[in-house]
Amino acid sequence: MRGSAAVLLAVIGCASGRERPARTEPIDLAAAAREAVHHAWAGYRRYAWGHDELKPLSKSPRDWYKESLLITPVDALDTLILMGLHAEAEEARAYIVQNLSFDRDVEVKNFEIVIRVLGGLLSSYQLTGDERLLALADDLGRRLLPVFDSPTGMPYVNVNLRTGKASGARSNPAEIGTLLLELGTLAKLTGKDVYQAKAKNALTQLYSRRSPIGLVGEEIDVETGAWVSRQSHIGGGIDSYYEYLLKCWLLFGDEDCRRMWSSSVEAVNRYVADRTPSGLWYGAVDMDTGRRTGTEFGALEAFFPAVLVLAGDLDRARQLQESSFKMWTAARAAADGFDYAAMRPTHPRWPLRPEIIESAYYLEAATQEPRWTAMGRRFMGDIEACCRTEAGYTVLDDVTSGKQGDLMPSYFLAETLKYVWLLGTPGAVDLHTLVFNTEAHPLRRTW
Ligand code: DMJ
Repeated sequence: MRGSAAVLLAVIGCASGRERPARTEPIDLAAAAREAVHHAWAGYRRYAWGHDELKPLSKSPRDWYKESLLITPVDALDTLILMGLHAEAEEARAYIVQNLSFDRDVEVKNFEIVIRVLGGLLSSYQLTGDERLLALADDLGRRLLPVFDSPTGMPYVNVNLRTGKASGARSNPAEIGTLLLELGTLAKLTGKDVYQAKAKNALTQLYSRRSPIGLVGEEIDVETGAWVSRQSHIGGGIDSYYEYLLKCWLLFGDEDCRRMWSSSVEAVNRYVADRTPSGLWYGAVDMDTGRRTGTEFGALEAFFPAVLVLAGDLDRARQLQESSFKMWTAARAAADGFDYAAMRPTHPRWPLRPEIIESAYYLEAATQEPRWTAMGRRFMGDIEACCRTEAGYTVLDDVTSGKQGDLMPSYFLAETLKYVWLLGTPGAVDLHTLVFNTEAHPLRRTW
């Protein structure tokens, strides 16, 4: 299937110069995603093996810090396993258990390492039963714990993996509130309750600082507990805080999370949602008054229909996904910033993000309506036309012109292509028994 899947792609021309003839056959999403993962992995393997990420245009590696933490292999491993790419999965797992060490004198971003590396190790452990993956996760968790040693218990942004020195007091709801699925799962699997307790405390500390109308801002000082920015929205810096309020209830049955989610989503739907002639959107408002301060949506905000589906609000989820699709079709992909009042991109990058595809997947799983798969075909066709390179797939610096940048982020393998594959493989996973973390790592409720 590998070679032939690409042939099925219904591709439109892309101004990056890689024009292809338009085709009419429907894309087989599962086969296309699997072939794309195979191609992306081959590029990583050839030009960036052992490093964090691939730069596909320059065919060179990129490391986040002065030493590699194998971010792409760890992030990609459960995708390789789920798609049945056995040789690649085995190669990645063997390399990780032999070479990954967290005894490094590097200051890492806690949030990114938790969602990508800790989440990836935990899901791969659950899928393989390889105890060495759990031991790595436990070692990483222990090294990250000093982030919570702030006066409020909300985590600092960074921590040195060897010394435990934490830094960065100015943080945001996403980085503070998107830790509980991973640390809670680590607690359940190791019996070390401290992981869950610290992450839960951080989440509730943040929630307790919501405004009188129930909203959070986009920046907060974890030492003083004071808001630095009082702008509220569902985009970058806040997004996955809401996702985890809901999902920590779904994964752990935590009633506090259910209550925090319910009151938060009510406030978001009341103040942040914006009904306009072009459809339902979520913009920006002042967290204290609800006064509208912006009409910007974007690729990150497009995660919200997925969460609304999980919460049972199919009506809003459908409407918002249709708006996201308008954003996508206004250019070649979902810009990181899109002014829905003017219907034009404001931040024209699209770094191969998964969110709009993730939402299509949840909508398809919940409704079986064909329109979500049709959307998926459009997304995958555009990715192939605009982002595929000889050595993998690369980000778009400008969705309007199709100009390519030079990076294949690890989440493209962990999330973007996984959600394309899930969309094309109905019933591949049972959403009643597992919860995807914000990096699309499936965490199974085994407790
Ligand atoms: C991923 O690392 C996660 O999905 C995160 O929640 C948001 N940013 C990227 C993808 O856009």
